[in-house]
Parts: sequence; structure tokens; C-alpha cells
Amino acid sequence: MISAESLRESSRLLSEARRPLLAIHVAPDGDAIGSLLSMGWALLAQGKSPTLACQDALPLRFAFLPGFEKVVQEPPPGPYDLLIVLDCSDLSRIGQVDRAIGRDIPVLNIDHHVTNTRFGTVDLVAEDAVSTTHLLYHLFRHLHQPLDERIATCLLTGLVTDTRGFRTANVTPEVLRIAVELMEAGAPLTTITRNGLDRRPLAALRLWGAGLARLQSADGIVWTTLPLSVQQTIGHDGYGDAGLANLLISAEEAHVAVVFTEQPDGDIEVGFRAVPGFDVSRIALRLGGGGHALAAGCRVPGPLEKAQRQVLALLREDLARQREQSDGGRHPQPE
Ligand SMILES: [Mn+2]
Repeated sequence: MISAESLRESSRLLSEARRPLLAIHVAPDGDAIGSLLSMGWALLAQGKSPTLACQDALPLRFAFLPGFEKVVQEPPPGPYDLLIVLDCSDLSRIGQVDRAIGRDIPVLNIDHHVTNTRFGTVDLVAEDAVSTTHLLYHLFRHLHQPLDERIATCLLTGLVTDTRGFRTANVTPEVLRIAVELMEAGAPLTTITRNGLDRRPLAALRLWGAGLARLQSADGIVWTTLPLSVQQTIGHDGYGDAGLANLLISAEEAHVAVVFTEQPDGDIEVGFRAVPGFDVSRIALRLGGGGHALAAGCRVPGPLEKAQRQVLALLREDLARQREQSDGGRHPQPE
């Protein structure tokens, strides 16, 4: 999964650092937060003084995670001697945290997105890792970092949330073995599953209602739009589509699901999901975004109607090509 050399290089960067700045992506998810906090605890244990940063406020349902309250949105100007970027396919994903970096410092890029641009001084990147915390597990083993209850809890949170409770196609017996080890170290699986996957603000359910009311379907694509006015009426103050794309891809008719979310700045956030056998990371990458084969996203200029028309046209083309390239039976024509 990861080369011995990248593990060695990572541990060299870490051993040379005294005051590392740790950053995760905007609109943080369970894997990003679990990665940030577990890395923070490991660095503290090694006598470092880490600063943990995320441009956006962390969702409160993750407040059970040890160290949650230590994360800052605007890190002090430093100086820092290492930037550790976690769960980001490219450096722009850390948003305005980059303002705190200051002088030129080495970058340790730890990520599992297939679209990762290898922007680090050292890249600890493996696309077959189910989560960034999966990579951190191996890094911590390499560093002989003991897995105490805090670290185990944060690591398991990334495994559980990015695999949606061990349901994705990339879950191997090895992943489950790691989960067992983390539970034995004290990680509370039920608390993690409930907070990481099953809880959401009431406004998110209202947003789903609005999105479902506008649902459309054609050519194996199921999609909807979330205009800014609708989000404002509902009082949705979260990020993105509140998981609506995951709900749409459960439609039996769907090969791909898309949610178009209008942003306050007029841009449109586009979230893609695919059923196994299809790949939406290619179109997301082509439109300036990134992600995984089955879950990806990008931002395109508005207005909503135009973005919808253009993205759906490109997607239809791309899906037709994917069905053509496949071996006939693998991609049935949409009903
Ligand atoms: Mn992740």
C-alpha cells in the first residue's frame, strides 16, 4: 500500500520538526478530523508543539473526539517548521489556513484521494487506503507510536466514516483487523458510528426534503439542485449538501447521482456519487475538482441553471464512454 521509503521520509520530516502546523480540508469530514486529532496526539507524545487548524468550524457531532476543542480556525502566524496536510487532494483544499504558513517550510502530504497532486516535499499517499487515518495507522506503527484510547478513537473515526461503516468496496480483512485492534485499544465503535454517520442537524433533513422535492432522473443520472434561497429559508448553516448525494445514489435507477449546491459567492458546488463500476473522479478532475471513483466533487461558476446544463452534458458523454469501454454486461443500460 505505501512504500517503506515514503514511511522513512515521513518519519525523517517529523523527527526534524519542533513546531508543526497541521491542516485539513475545508468542510471537514470525520476522516479529516480524525486524522488531524490523532496526528496531534501522536506529535504531543513525541514532545512536539503542534498547532491544529481547519478553516471551517468542526461539526459539533464530532465534539466527542478527544482534542476537538484544540482545533483553531485562524492559526497564529508561527513560525512553523513543518506543514502537515491531511486528507487533501491538493494544497488549495486547506483554504485560508495557508495564510499562517509564512516562510518556505517543508510539506508532508498524507492522503488517499486518487486525484492527489503529490504537492508535498514528502507524499505519503496511497489511493488504496480506505481513509487517511488508515495511512496514519501504518505511519504510527512505523514510528512505534503506542495506540492509546485517544489515538485509537480518532483513527477508527476516519475508518468508519470514509467507509460508511465498512460498507465500501475497498474494505479488506486487513481494514477490519485494524478496526478490531483500535476497538481493543478502547475506541468506542457505537459512539463513532452514531455521531459520525447517523446524526445530522434538523436543517439537514429539511434540506434533503427540499432537494428530494426537486429530484430529476434521466439516462442513469439522478440529480437535484439546492438554490441558495432554499438553503437560506431552511437555515442550513452546514457544508455542501448535508449528505444528500449519498441518499440519491441509493436510487435503483441511478448509475451516478449529482447534487448542485449554489454557494454565497455565486459558484456552484457539484457533488458526484457513482455505483461500483462507474468512475466520477474523472469528470470531477476535468472540472477542476477531485475525489474518489465513487465519490467526487468540484466547484464551477454559476448561475445554477447553466452549471447544471453544462455538467450534465459532460457527464452524459463521459458515462456513455464508460459504458462503451466496459465489457458489455458490466454496465447495463439505464432503465
Ligand atoms: Mn478521507
